[in-house]
Amino acid sequence: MRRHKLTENDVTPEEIFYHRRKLIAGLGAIGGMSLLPQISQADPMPQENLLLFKKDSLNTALSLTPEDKVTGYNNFYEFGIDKGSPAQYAHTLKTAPWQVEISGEVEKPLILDLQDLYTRYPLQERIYRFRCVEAWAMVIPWIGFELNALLREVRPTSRAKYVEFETLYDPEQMPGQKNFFWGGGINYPYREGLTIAEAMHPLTLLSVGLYGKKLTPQNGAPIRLVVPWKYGFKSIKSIVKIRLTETRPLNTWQQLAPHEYGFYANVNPNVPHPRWSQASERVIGAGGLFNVKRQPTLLFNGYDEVASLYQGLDLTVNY
Ligand SMILES: Nc1nc2c(c(=O)[nH]1)N[C@H]1C(S)=C(S)[C@@H](COP(=O)(O)O)O[C@H]1N2
Ligand SMILES: [Mo]
Repeated sequence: MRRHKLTENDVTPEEIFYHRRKLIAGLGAIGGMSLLPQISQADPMPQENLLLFKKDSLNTALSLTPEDKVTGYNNFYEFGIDKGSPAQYAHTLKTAPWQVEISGEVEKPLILDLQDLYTRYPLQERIYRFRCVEAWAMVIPWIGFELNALLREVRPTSRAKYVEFETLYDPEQMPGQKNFFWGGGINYPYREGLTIAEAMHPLTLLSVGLYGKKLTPQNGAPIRLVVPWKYGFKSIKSIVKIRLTETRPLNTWQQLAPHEYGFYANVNPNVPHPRWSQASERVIGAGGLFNVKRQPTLLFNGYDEVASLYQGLDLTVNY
């Protein structure tokens, strides 16, 4: 199944037109509300929340998790450890201005500002299965661009073997960074890492939106990683630093509990978490209060095209 080979030909002019029309309609609605303050010249679309993107025409068979579940049932420990806490507390996160610094083993270090995230690389929709290590699953229509587009621009040196990511560190804005218990005992800032081969894989996405709109703060605004064949904790939110390194970065959850969470964290039904099975997963937004819907977990979350990245690697040891 072609999950990621999206070319210009897969998108009809009608689709592009449709999204442009939606965008203009959105602008019109904002402009039409006369009680709102005048939109200033310097910042022509401050309320603009819609994105221009190429629709994902390949994965339409997957049934999407309802939007209110995607934006209401979250893990973002900087805002508390309950699933409802990020939606409740993250709305105050200041996501503008924003900068992402790309440095380390690269020939051309780069700083992206907020507008770059939406315009520098063409945006496309990717409907991906998403699997948390806690054995729940969603299907999310992300919008973003392939991480490899950014990496190619900064030109990794021959010493670059890994890519390290870091979330914003701002305890004044993120209560979990100020209080050990609120933040789940994590040593902040939250960090993640990939091998260069994983980072260059066309499935690996930097996401700036979902469901046609910019990311909500609880989903990791303004930019977060999405690695659909790995457990959700690899998909780090609200990124401010991307560093290419020679040595393997120590990711947050491995640092916290190395016997439970490793570096690879590939979705794998045959490697149980020490405290629970990974053989099946709970489908969020399906079933009812008393009839939880479960389905079998798929190796690499169903994205078998990544299997070649792990040839010769014992996935039981490298969990
Ligand atoms: N900075 C940061 N990134 C994070 C987390 C976090 O606590 N802090 N939680 C991770 C986990 S465990 C999961 S499952 C996903 C959840 O993403 P979602 O809330 O958008 O579904 O974000 C990941 N990224
Ligand atoms: Mo997770």
